[in-house]
Amino acid sequence: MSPFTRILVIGAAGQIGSELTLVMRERYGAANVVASDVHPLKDGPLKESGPHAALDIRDRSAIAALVQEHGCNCIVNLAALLSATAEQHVQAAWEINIGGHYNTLEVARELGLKQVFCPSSIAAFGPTTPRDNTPQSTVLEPTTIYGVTKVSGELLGNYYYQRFGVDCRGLRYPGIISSDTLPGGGTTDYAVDIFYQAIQHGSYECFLREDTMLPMMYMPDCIKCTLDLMEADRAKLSNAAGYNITAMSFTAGELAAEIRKHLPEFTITYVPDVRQNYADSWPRSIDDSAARSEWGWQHDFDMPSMVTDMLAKLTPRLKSNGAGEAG
Ligand code: NAD
Ligand code: AKB
Repeated sequence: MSPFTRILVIGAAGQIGSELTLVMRERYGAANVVASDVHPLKDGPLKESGPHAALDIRDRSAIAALVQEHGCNCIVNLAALLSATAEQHVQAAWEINIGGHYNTLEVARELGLKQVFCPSSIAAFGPTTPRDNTPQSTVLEPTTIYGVTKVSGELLGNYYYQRFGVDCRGLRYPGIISSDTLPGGGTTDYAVDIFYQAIQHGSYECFLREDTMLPMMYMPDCIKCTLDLMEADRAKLSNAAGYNITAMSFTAGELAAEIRKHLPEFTITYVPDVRQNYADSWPRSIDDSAARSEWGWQHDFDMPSMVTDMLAKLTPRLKSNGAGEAG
């Protein structure tokens, strides 16, 4: 039985929301998951399969009104500016990533909601954090504004639970790789763009160095860990607002070599830009043993199986209509 009456998803049109929302509709009932984003949803499955609305997360009274209108008892907050975009729009990043998070927690407190889910990120770590097998509890001194908002968000979530009993949960997602919706404005985006360019053009210019290793996860695992954590018994959670979570780690060069096993002609060049600095401040690999022992986290996809699946899904789509050109 669903632990939630109805769920409001904010930022539903993004890379994660566009897939997570549809899976939640299958699991909890289409009418019980309200998809919202800052702009009205475009025509397509997200708009057509259930209730939807335009909502700016900076508008607290609009969040409260939507929650009350639909009788929601859970907010899934996916609205954010990611690392590269946030660095270009620092104030907006604070207002959306933290002001928005604060708004959802306040609505949850005032209306007595059951849960707020809001992701953190590997960007919560910084250059003073151990970069290999990064522990759950460690130094959190990020040097990007995006990372600063993620650490602040975890602290705020924990505070609201201790002070007001608002059940706020989150995962320190690694880079998420997916085939449906292109990622927006992050540093790990290269690991999605590379597939589009490999299939459509046979070559890719990577904005990170060949030896840049980052933790990553394929979308089916991202959805799985999100729902597993949301449905977990709160009494078992010792790090509810920011669990380390991972599935794989690889360098840009290793990803290119794996793609080349399927597309032998594929070539790659490396032209690092400012995003290299962000990547260099983040972990290479993550210790997610707390998630595995406390609520049973297990990933399904490693790097070779993810590459096989991405190419199987994207190749027919991109070859048949040329749609989804990576930007
Ligand atoms: P995304 O950029 O693809 O989507 C974010 C969505 O938020 C967009 O649809 C955007 O329109 C919406 N949005 C922006 N401003 C808004 C506002 N003012 N009000 C309402 N909506 C607004 O991001 P994503 O990759 O889907 O990320 C979702 C969450 O997961 C974010 O918190 C992000 O920090 C976190 N995360 C993502 C990754 C990843 O690799 N995708 C990794 C770590 C953490
Ligand atoms: C980004 O690169 O900004 C995101 C993240 C790791 O949080 N994908």
